Amino acid sequence: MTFESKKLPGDRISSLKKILDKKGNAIGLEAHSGLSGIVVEKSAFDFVWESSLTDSASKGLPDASIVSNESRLHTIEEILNVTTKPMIVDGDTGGDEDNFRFLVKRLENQGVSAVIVEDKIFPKRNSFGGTVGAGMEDPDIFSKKLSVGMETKSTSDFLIIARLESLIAGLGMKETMSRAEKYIDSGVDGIMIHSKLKTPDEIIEFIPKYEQLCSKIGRRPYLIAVPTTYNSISDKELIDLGVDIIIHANHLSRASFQSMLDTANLISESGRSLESDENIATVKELFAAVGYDKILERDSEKTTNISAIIASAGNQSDDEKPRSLVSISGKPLAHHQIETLRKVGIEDIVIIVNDLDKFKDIENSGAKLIESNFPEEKKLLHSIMSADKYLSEHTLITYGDILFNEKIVSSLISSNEDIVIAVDSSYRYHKHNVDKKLELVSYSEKKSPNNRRQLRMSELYEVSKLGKNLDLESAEAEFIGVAYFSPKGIKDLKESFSKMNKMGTSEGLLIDILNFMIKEGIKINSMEFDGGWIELHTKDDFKMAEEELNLEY
Ligand code: SPV
Ligand code: MG
Repeated sequence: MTFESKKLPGDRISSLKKILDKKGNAIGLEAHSGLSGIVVEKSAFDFVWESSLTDSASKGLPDASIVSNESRLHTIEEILNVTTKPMIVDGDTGGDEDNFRFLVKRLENQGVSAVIVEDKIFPKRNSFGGTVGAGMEDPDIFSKKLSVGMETKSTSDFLIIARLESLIAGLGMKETMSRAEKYIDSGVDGIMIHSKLKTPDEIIEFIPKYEQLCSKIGRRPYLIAVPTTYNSISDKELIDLGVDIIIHANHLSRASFQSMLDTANLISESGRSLESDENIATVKELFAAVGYDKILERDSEKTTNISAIIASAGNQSDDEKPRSLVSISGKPLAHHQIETLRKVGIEDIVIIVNDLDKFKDIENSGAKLIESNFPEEKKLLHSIMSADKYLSEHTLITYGDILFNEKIVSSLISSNEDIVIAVDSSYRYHKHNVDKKLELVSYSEKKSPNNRRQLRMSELYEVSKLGKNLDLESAEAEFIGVAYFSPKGIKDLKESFSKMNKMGTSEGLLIDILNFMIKEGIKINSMEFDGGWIELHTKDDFKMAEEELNLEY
């Protein structure tokens, strides 16, 4: 299970009792962290034991009332957050009556099913090192605390269990039975008998006496055992003897501590970590255990797959080399375009060329090459549309003879419109340099003169017309040669193309089909950019691009 596990606190509290009612017993394993809780959750054990020894040890601290209740509650929360099984909490001494009231309430609110408190005085010592008679609580004071806990709890589904430490403290069986009677009389739901002998002898001796005592009192609380030292006896044997709840109290901590030591030694001795691989979980297994793979799965469902078409079939440079292959700062133009597209996460890139052989080197970049040969006047549009099967999802179409930055691409693909073309309105200010016919754009609504001075990156304007023969003064901007189409935009593009063909039109530019689409009532938006791109036609253009790139790096 992971953080995605669903279990409301109320349902979890009652789940221990339900297991006991159904199966007659419950067997649990220790956890001291979210990750170890996940291990218990995956195992066949019925519940999680949240141990004071291992919670302290996991923090590098001794089990001697040093780790505070607040810290323990934090670990408990961490485990509950990633598990669904019931949890029994080791409540140590429970503190004084008020501390115990507080603890019972907090644990119930968290959805813990039971707390075990031991008849020792604060600050306690761990049962396997240091519990002596002097550390034992007066049984009457302890019984009073137990009844306070029983009065405090809000539901009978939450169990309060009294833990007998008298055998460990060397007070003998008689004192143990006397204490057991007082604790049962205080109304507790369970009695835990603890022993630190290597053999189960004390437990085997205690159980029939306990049954006898319960018959005398007329009420038999659950009986709990923790077979850590006397672990030659099996769970089944303990259950057959009369134990209801068995706790394997510290084994995951001991296992992980040993494994950490071994791995640390192995890596330092080997001078590398390869040798340790076979003894440790893979990162992938760890990812899966904590639910990270679910996050990745959802991420990939959310990611929009965008492909790019680079139209390079018609571009010849001055020296008859396709412009896409002309080098800028040591790399062909096509490589620069591919790099920019990859920077914004576009991996599926198709380049339409008129001679596959010339482009062989570009193939190493991972882009797909498609050869297309149409007469000059149809080349651009028809070659783009010949990549039909790549025009399905979100698609970016770009001319092959421009260099553009990733800001232009990322702004276009993150717009929520179906068709957006990138335009530059600064052409007016350098139009005296222009020696070729620009692809100009007019808007449906004229921008106010003030607006010209406040260009914003993501401002969209509806396009009314595109053309090489638009009046330079009345046009608003220049088409850069990069356009984004959503799946709906692509559908409109394809339908418009087939309509155009049926009509037998001879037009073959991208701006021609955009104009056709506008006439068909399809909305084309323009997004204005102020620079960030260069068109590469002449040797001078390439030289200028090289200079600009050098400035950038
Ligand atoms: C614990 O696990 O913290 C316990 C059980 O209290 S024992 O260590 O056996 O005392
Ligand atoms: Mg403990």
